[in-house]
Amino acid sequence: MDTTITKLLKIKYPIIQGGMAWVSDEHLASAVSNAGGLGLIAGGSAPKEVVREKIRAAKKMTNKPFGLNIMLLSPFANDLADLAVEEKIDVVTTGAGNPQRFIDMWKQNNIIVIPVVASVGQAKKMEKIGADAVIGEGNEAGGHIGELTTMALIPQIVREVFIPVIAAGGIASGEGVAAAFMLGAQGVQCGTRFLASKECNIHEKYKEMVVKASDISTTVTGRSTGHPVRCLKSPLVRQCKVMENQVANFEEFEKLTAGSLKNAAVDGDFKTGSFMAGQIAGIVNEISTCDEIIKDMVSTAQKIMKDKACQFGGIA
Ligand code: TUI
Repeated sequence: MDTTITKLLKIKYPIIQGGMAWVSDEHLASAVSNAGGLGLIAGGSAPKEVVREKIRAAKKMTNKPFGLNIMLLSPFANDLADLAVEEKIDVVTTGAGNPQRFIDMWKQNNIIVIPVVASVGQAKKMEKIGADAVIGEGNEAGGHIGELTTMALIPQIVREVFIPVIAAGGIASGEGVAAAFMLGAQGVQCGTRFLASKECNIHEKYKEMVVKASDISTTVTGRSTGHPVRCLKSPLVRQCKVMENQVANFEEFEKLTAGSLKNAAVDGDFKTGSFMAGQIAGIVNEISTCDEIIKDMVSTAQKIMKDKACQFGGIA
């Protein structure tokens, strides 16, 4: 399954694990990298030295490339940008903002830079300022999302940029991988599927919620405040919806949801947690190892693409 992404990242399979705050630690990242994908450590809102420890631990657990995801709304984003250079990170992905101010420094230090984008305009801007590839994330994804679906976003980005495009949002199976390739993507990023992996260290309650989820188990809060976030339905989500109907502002929302990612991932507290997950959670029905997840996605995608080529290409 060689693509421009496997060659760029020096990995076996074009499958990248999402950088999920409070979730994507050294255990998950090294398991995904050891399985032939690209693992990512998520900086989230953690301070520099906490993230440095995770990076150093991951280096002991894999000799394969792995990346650092920097969430640009973090108060420590500048520190983490420097950390990527200090720790000689192979790949940086960014989310929730424009990483322009860091790109020259990363490129001078031979770091591969792959921003997450939610529109064609953002993708073109990232290409212009020197990104090596972009991750186009549709609003099926969990967490902080944009306006467009993966189905609409990916082919439009692919037509407008020359750099490789990785599809994210709604992909948790070989069928999804094959579909993303048909849309012109050269790789995929998956978050929700890896929540239900053996090596993912989130609370068992969170994993159970993902495994039991159906197609309609997620919903989006914060659209009215301009900060839409997709999560599994829960008491906190219901409170957010009520607040939204009373025309709450962003600050009130922040107060209500402060600490809620930790409450979900670490404590598994159903009442106060933000259990971020994508719409595809409905097909994630079992907890598997990262190796099993990646091998299944790759072999299913290859089979589907071969079968469809036979069906539509007139090959008996
Ligand atoms: O970043 C994500 N997903 C996230 S970050 C996160 S932590 C958080 N917690 C509470 C509130 C907000 C965030 C949870 N999930 N995905 C990548 C992504 N990036 N999706 C959309 C974007 C994006 C948005 C705006 C990328 C660029 C952008 O640019 C703005 C600009 O200035 O051009």
